[in-house]
Amino acid sequence: MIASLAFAGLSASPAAASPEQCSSNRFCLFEDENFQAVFAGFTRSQSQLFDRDLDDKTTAIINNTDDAWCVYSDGTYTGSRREIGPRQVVSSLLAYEWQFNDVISSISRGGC
Ligand SMILES: [Ca+2]
Repeated sequence: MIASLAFAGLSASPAAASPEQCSSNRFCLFEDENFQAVFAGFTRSQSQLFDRDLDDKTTAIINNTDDAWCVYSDGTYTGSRREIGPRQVVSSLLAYEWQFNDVISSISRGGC
């Protein structure tokens, strides 16, 4: 019963998250590991993420597009960067190969 209540607000974004929420042709950011907590899906580059309540919060990513995306530690596509490949899924940016947890402030569609 608790779960059904939790799904009542899915139309809002950001909303309680699950991987299935990342629909086709979206680049999706999640606040917590394994695609939990605050969620937002994008089709275009974002020079700032604070207006989506996701500045310096992203811990998991699903790239459900055919393009590479670049994620940046600062706004307006500056700072450190990582490239997320087409269709790549990252369950935790805490992982050694990423070391990019809770720093993403802007994202651009296209490689780094
Ligand atoms: Ca986080």
